[in-house]
Amino acid sequence: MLTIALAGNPNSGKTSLFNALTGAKQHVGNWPGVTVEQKTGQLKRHNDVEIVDLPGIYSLSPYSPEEVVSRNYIINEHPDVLVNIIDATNLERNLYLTTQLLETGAPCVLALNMMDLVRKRGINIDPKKLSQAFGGVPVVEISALENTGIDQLVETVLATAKKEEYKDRSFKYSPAIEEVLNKIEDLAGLTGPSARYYAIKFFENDEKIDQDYPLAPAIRQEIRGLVDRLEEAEDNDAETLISNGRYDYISHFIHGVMERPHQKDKLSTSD
Ligand code: GDP
Ligand code: K
Ligand code: MG
Repeated sequence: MLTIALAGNPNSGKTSLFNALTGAKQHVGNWPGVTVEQKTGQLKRHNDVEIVDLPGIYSLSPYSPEEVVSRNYIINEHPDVLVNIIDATNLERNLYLTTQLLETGAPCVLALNMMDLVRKRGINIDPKKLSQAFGGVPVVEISALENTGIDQLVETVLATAKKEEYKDRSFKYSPAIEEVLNKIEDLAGLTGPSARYYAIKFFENDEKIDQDYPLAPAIRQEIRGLVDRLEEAEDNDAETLISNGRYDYISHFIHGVMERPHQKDKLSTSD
């Protein structure tokens, strides 16, 4: 039995893709303890593959029940593959969540959805360059509305599920932040694919992390000390340092990956 989870921003097309993948075989309930809808279904023509539609989220912070449900599911239930559905007409904004999903260490496939609209609007996206920006993560272009690219997505997802070795697709923050993250991993004894996720949560002093991963008070204090010193040196709070790091990383590669029509015009008139 394989489990494939769908994660993405609200209105990125998760439910449309879920329906395209599962057809009529669906089960709707609630996630335990919260009134957030849980939808599961069977992949068409693969009755040994379950699809889980996670709630729509913009980040993996602990500030909404949807975010908590999604992160608990990804971290604790270990889906075989996490499909990150991206509204490709809003690529840059959607990639903020992508950076976080990759940091969880879950095996990911990026599904660039709304490609029908992207083409109509004359937006150019280079999926190979996008893949390169995230350590070679598989990228598939789809339209959940027009039902295109779905077979290729399924093929890619099943191939990813079969891969045994773990590959880190997360990007690097500034050297100063990376140094602290590495020390946190050592101090907390974090290992395995989700080590980086926990290190970043400790760095951010995430309000739910103590429940998820209790540490000895002395170690917790030592980590606080490291982060406090960096916050002082950078004159910024830890959460902002991390979110700025993500935005900076995306904005540094996005122009090589995506071109909007007016940008093309500007380029051609300037030379
Ligand atoms: P969710 O909030 O992520 O579950 O997104 P939905 O599946 O409900 O889709 C949000 C809206 O986008 C709906 O109006 C869909 O019909 C539309 N939509 C979803 N996928 C596509 C697509 O590939 N192309 C276009 N043009 N519209 C889409
Ligand atoms: K919706
Ligand atoms: Mg939905």
